[in-house]
Amino acid sequence: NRASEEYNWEQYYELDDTYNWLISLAKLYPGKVTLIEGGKTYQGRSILGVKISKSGAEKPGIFLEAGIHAREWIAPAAATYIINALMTSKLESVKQLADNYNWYIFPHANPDGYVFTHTTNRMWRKTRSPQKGSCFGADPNRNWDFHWNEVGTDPNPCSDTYAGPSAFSEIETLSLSNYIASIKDKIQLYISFHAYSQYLLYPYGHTGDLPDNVEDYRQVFDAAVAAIKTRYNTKYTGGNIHDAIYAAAGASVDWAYGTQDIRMSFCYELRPGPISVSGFKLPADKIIPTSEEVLDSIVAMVAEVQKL
Ligand code: ING
Ligand code: ZN
Repeated sequence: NRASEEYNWEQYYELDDTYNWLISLAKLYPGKVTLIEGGKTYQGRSILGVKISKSGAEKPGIFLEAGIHAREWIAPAAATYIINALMTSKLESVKQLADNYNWYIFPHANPDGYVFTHTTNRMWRKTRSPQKGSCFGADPNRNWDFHWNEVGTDPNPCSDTYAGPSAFSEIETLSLSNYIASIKDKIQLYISFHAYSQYLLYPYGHTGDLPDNVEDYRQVFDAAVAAIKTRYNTKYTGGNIHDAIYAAAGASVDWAYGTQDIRMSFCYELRPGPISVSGFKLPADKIIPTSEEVLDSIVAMVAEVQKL
């Protein structure tokens, strides 16, 4: 394992490297960075995250979950970049984010899958639980208990979009959802990082019906998409999941909005853009620009949410 002082955003890391870095942060910033456990995985790993609370006081919370899909390596990398920025940035706008909110960040929502992408199959998406038909894994972004399995799923357990035998059949989504439910009253904004295609998405995935606060969503979406373009002219599109990309039920962002009353719930599909041949293999030299611009976007998003 690399020493935590060497941890950087010029390469992709294995799970243990990032976990060791999170542990080192908690030691470096006692009382400000606290390790949180979003439960266990099928193979017994911890779903390790951090709570960042600069003052230790009660503040509105922002929840960020990344890596629910194993092969989308840019998502955990951008999440750790944000953790680092919240602790070390000299920029006033980022310092404000760190000072005015408590952050709950899980860079790896699917640790078993992520390890599998390093050891065996770079293109693995799902969890690693054994399923019928000698196949493995359920899609952890189709497994949440909100309109579960209604649309946008494949009944074949070998498929990448298999929703699992039941809602929350996967210990990863079950335990992470329990953790979220335990803090939901504090959470003002839920963010999920995926890749790729440069979309910003909001509920719902299971229906083309729009959320009752869609005007708020549009206002925040416009600010966030404008901000992500400022630094490197990176263009994002999107909208409500169902109409912007495809029908998909049982996603985390829909569950957060639909069952937990977290009124603002967004999913970023990070770089590269939609017309890309090996989209999940974003070169490591793109980690920093991708992360910089998404942090720009989150700064604008949070500012816009405050105006609502
Ligand atoms: N895309 C997401 C997926 O789970 C998505 C799109 C986001 C669906 C949010 C539902 C909710 O299919 C990728 N690339 O994983
Ligand atoms: Zn994904």
